[in-house]
Amino acid sequence: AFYDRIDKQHMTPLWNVLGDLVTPEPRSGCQPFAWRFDEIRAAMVEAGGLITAKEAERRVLILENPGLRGQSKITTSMYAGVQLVLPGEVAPAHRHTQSALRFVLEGEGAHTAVNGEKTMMRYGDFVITPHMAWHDHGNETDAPMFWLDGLDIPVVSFLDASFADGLGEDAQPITRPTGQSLAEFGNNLMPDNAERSIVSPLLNYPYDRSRESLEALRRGADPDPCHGWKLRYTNPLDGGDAIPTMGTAIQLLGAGSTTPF
Ligand code: GTQ
Repeated sequence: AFYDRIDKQHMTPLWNVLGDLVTPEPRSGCQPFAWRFDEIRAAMVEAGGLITAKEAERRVLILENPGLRGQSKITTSMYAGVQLVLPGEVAPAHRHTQSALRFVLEGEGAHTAVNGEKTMMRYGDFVITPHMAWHDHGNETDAPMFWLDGLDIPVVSFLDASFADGLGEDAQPITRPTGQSLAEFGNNLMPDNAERSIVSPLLNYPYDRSRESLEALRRGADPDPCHGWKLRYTNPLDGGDAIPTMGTAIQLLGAGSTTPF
């Protein structure tokens, strides 16, 4: 009777839920799962025949964790999807409080524009779209382009902090030459007047450079028994992660190697 009475006053006893709130160890609904690119690719090609990138705004198939279906999450704190931009298509300019990372899975030469600068995307490139940065995508090549999108959507939702708007244009005005941010920040140098920021000023961490570093490490250093050769994508302004809400790294595992559980 007491529980019923206080329930009407929007109160509930802690002692019935304490064990579920304050658990001795993490209790996650998240399950291990692997999505195969050939299956994702086939479904995406089908989606390509059903809806244009412009109609969809973003033509993406969300990778939903089997333990978290219906929540648009790949893990409890991360969103992931695979985006397809076909030759001649554009994904119109918008911005939002969520940060995005892109990891190119197939294709070469489509672009992402971020804050007035275009970057050409190639297989293995790691491209970032910081929070509230205008961004649009386009494919002027003659082949489809696929990339993995990772966003901090669950973190932003948790904080009730989603804001977004559209530019009303397919593409934002380009004000800086392609490659400018890499020239400014990609060689252990930075402009004299660069201000510190928790977000990396680099738009693209090109795969050829990351691969070159990993190969040099492989030749010169023993692998970590668990991680192999692993390098973090960093923000040159503060040495922290490229995106503050999502740690990212690239990892080389030697052929035939296994890691301990
Ligand atoms: O490219 O802006 O997969 O806003 C999900 C939401 C991609 C994007 C996604 C997005 C984007």
